[in-house]
Amino acid sequence: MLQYNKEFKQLIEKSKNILIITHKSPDMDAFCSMIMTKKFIELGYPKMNVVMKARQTPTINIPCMKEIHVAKEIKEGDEDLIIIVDAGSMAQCLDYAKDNLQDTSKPIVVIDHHTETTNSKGDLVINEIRSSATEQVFATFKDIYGKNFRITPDIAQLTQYGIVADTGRFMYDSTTPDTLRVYADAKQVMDIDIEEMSYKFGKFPRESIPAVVSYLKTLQIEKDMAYVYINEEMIVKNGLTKQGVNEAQAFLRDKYIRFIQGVHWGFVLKPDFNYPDSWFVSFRSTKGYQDVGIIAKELGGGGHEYAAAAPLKAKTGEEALEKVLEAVHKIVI
Ligand SMILES: [Mn+2]
Repeated sequence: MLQYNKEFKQLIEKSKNILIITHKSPDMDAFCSMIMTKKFIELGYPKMNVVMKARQTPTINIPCMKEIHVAKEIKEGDEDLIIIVDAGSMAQCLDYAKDNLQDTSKPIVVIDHHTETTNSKGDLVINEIRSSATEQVFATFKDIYGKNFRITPDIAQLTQYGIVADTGRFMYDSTTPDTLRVYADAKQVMDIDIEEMSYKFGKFPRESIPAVVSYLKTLQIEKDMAYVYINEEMIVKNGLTKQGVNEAQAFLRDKYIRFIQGVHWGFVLKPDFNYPDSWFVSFRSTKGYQDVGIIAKELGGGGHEYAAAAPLKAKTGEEALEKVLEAVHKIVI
């Protein structure tokens, strides 16, 4: 057994109550890896009390999602062990204004797959830079349980949902032969309908349509870069909702901006509704074109070559846009 998995096993065995949390605005991989961790622990340790806490449940139906405790605040409780999945640290999971779990002295295990993980002091980190936290959870418990490792139909489905989501249906570079082996093991137990899943994920609410229209009125194309933004005046004038603006942002960011003929990369700028004078820019690029990670870093944000983001402070949308363009022109000569 690998050393970190052995230490993880020992921490589980020393516990009676375990808490599992994941990053804010959880995606499919976050939910799947969280539920799988609970299910795997319960298989090996039926008396263990395992609690999952998040601020929301998944938008599509996945096995055992009802077991997630939806909590407004994540406070320290009677847990003896805290497991963080699909995130590198507490900071990515908590809202320091409301939560108090960050002050805990309980042992913390981090199960992650991101490359730029901020190392928290003293935490046990399990991260083999796999395709997804889902794949990492699967691999870790396979190592821990050895001969006794088994996959239930629920775990099988969660494994597939998590991997399909985080690899973009196996399109991203993060898909390795081992990812496909894990997937095959799960598929053999119980199959999921990938086409149906993609269709359900591709849906967007109608209320995002007026926001899409507002965004598109600002569309600018500079060489092979395109961008759109939205300001508070447009939001008020057109009666746009926060959710509509956020959904429109995600749609334009992932399915529109870099698919315009002649365009290979770009960004979408929106207000950060949680704080005053705060904005959020998201970049997307295409393999072989602009590395947007370095632009986001210039702005004090982070991310990868093809997907990156940064928070900004500005009084108006125009001022925020100017800041972004300044960073873009500094990096891209
Ligand atoms: Mn993930």
